[in-house]
Formats: sequence, structure tokens, C-alpha cells
Amino acid sequence: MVLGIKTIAGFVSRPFRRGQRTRREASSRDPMTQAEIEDLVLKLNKIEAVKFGEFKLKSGLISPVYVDLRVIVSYPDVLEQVSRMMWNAVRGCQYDIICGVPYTALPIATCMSLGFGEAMVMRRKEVKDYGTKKAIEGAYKAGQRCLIVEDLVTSGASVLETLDPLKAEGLQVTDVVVLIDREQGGEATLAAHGLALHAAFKLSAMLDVLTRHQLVTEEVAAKVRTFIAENQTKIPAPGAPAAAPAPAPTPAPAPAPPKRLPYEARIPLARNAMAKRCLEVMVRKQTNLSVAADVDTAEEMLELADKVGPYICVFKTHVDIFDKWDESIVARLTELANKHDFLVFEDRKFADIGNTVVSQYGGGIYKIADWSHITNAHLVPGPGIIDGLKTVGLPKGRGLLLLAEMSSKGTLASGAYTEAVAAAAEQHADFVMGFISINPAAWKGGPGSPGLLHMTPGVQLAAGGDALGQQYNTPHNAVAVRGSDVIIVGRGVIQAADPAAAAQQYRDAGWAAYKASL
Ligand code: S5P
Repeated sequence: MVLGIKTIAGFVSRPFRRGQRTRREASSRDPMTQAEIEDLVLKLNKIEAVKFGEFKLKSGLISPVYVDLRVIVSYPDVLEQVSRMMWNAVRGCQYDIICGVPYTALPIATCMSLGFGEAMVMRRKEVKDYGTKKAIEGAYKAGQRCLIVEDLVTSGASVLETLDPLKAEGLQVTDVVVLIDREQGGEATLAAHGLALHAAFKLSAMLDVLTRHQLVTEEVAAKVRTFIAENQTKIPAPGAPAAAPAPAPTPAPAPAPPKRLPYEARIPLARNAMAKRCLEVMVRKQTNLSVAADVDTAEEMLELADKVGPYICVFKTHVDIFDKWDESIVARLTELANKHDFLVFEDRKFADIGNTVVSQYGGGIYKIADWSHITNAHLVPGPGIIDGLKTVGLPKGRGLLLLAEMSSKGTLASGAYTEAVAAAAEQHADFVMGFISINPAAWKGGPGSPGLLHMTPGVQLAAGGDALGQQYNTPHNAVAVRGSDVIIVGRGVIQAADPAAAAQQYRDAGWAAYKASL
């Protein structure tokens, strides 16, 4: 105990010896020197907080660089230096309290608090019961200014997860400090949310130091630079080349229940135009329900669309089960989609080589790409199927869902197959808007980037199944436990005596599950 006190006292005294009294005397902070950055980068390299090689990220991407600052808790000198440099990085910022993003940044924020007299609050990572447990712990008042402290920023998603509960408590948040900016679009995303990013240094500066000291070869450095350039999280400008999404920084397994960014926070993270539009509809109409119109005739389908339209974000069709199909049906369906503000999803489940799916998607009797905002495909043939569908769908602003898992008993879409689908989605996120999935919270590499949507079939108010292998889960299980974004309900709605009332019931259940999992 005595030893602990001595250590803390020694630490506290250091900045004061340097002429730094309180954080309010902004000008008394040391400007960061190149030598200091160099010194810390070499230390981080030595303790293996930064590694080079091949690392599978949460998103499924293989990254040539891996930065994991969790290890610094075991090196007090490094932890002290990190917190001092981050404190110096927010010279001139005005704030009353600081809040670390759990978990890696918590000890850093604590050190800033101890070393510089910063009052700190903590965000709970899991708030099990909204009624009794606070999302933010500590002493604070609404209207105070809060600085967010994070170890590194990639897409900015984890910072945004902390921003919302702080704002919900009435705190003002305008600045974020990180040790390392991975330069993958996080700064722009945070700026779009009114947050200024302050980084002690950037990943490129770290690479420069390590190459200069011959700890990393020019070849590896070039590989990392290419990876960073090609994996930007920013939404590309119209006509810009496709970019894969930013990887999450750690390959930790997804927690249960899954942590969830609000749909609105994911809109700027979606890089496919239809994914963005779908999230916008969901937020606007407060629904995450898709109805599967598995009825026999086109007239029944149109009638159903008009009835359930107000409660859904997506209307799913199987065009090849209707009794007829022509341009007037397309026109009426399109009119209903506009009237009720929903998207049409033709559940075609393409599964052929790229060259063939081009004709199947764009031509034939159905000309699916002309009227269906969304379609889906299996990845069994390999990535050529995405390339083929993309040539037809991307110019029309369409979105593709990849079948990563299926709801039916004995499905072969699991394990390594699901992982490969997740990785392919990340690589083609300009056109792939998300997945048909069942339990993304359990995916080995995590559920993928927050810009991708998960739509889940096999949903009814009571769990169970049918005689032909369909397996049902409840809306709560699908959304709040298994991490889905959109529930797809067929017979639960279409076989109800009053499909509109049933749709309303499923809409309420799906939305309540979403709210509970925020
Ligand atoms: O794995 C899947 C994928 C899909 S798209 N399992 C499914 O059931 N579907 C579709 O979802 C299926 O084709 C049907 O249109 C709907 C489920 O209907 P329900 O009546 O069982 O709710």
C-alpha cells in the first residue's frame, strides 16, 4: 500500500517539476517533440504493442499491422508517458471532465486524472438494467464539457459508442484525444459528429520512426501504407473507386449481448448507397421489420404491400412464385414503395458464375435490377458472382446481401464458409450492403463493420419450426441477443387473420429489441 502511494506521488510530481500546474493553464503544457514521439514508438515496439505480420481483424480483413495498447498497463513508465503525451495533445481544449472509452483507454484516463488533476467519469460497457444502473459513473453535472479519451482511432465507431451515453446525460462533448490515429477515416467520421480529433501521433509517423531505426523494412512499411490507403472508412465520393471498410482494432470475440451502435450512427459508416438508404428508412419510420410476401398471386402481393407498408422498412418478394409478372405490376409495387417509404428486396438467391448472373439479374422476364432495391446471393461460386452482379447493380445504386448463414436445419452455411462470406463483404462494401445471417454475435471474427446490415429470416413471436426444416427465433433473440438489424417475417404476418395488425406487432417487438440492445 505504502509503495503504491509512493509510486503515485512520484508520478504526480513529475509534470509539476516540468512547470505544469493544472490543465486549465493550457499554455503550460509541453509541446510534443519529435524526440518524445520517437522514444515512445521505440518503447511500444519493444513491448510488442505494435506488431507486423498478418493479423485477422474483427472485420475479417487481414492487416499487415496490429496495434494493441492493452499491454501498456504492465509497463508503468510507458503508461505514464502515453498519458502525458495525450494530455499534451489537447493543449488549448476546454473541458471539465474526462471519460475513457472502455477498456483499453480506462487506465490511460486514470493516469491523466492522477497525473494532472483531471476529474474523471466512467462509461459502463454493459448496462444491464436501464432502470437501476447508470450508463455513466462518477460525479458530473449536465452542461459540463467532457473530453473523450481513447487509445487509438480507426473508424471512430467505439468513440461514437461512448459519445451517445455522455450526450444522453447532458454532457457537452466536442473533443477526443487518442494516442494513435490509424488514418483510416476516423477523423472525418468524428468530425461529422461534431468531434475534433487530437492524436499524439499518426500511424504513418510511427512507421517512419520504425523504418528509420531499421525495425521495419521498407517493404513492410509500403505494405502497411497501401493497406491504410485501401481501407478507408470514409464514404467514397460518387464515382470514386471502391474501398474496403476499416478494421476494428482488436480481434476480440463479440460480446453477448452484442454492443450496438444506433442505426443513425451507422449511416455515415455505410459505404453502399442502399445500406445507407435502408438505415435512413429504419430511423425515419422507427422499424426494423421486413415482411416476406410469400403469397401466390401478384394481386395478393400488392394488397399485402399496401397493408403492411406503414410498418416495414423492407418488403421481400420471391417473384418466381407469383402467378404473373409484367410492367404494370412493377409500376404498382414501385408506387406502393414510394407511398409507404419502404425498399423492395427480391430474394433471388443468385448462385451462378459471374457471367450468368449478369443476365439473370439484369435481363429475362423479371429484369430484377430494374425494380428491386436489394437482392441477395450465395458465395458458393466464389467472388466472381459479386463482380458480375455489381456490374449490373452498382450503376443503378442497388445493394447486395450475401447469405452468410441460413435459418434452415442442417444448413451448410456455417464456420469457415460464414467467415469467408464476412471477409468478401468487407472487400466489396461498395456494393455489398450486408448479410442474411442468423447469429452474427457468435461469428468468430465479429459481426463485421457497422456499415454492413444483418437481415435475419426465421423469425416468429414464438420459437419453433415448420415440417420442412425452417427454424424460428423470437424478435428479441434475433435482434437483442444475436445481433441482427432487420427481422424478416413471412408466415407470422401473411398467415395472420389481420396482416396489418400482425406487422404492427412484429414492428413493435423488433424495435423494442433494438432499443433494449443499445
Ligand atoms: O436462411 C434463410 C434465408 C431466407 S432469405 N431462411 C429463410 O427463411 N429465408 C426466407 O425468409 C425464405 O425464403 C422466406 O421467404 C422467408 C421466411 O419465411 P417464414 O414464413 O418462414 O417467416
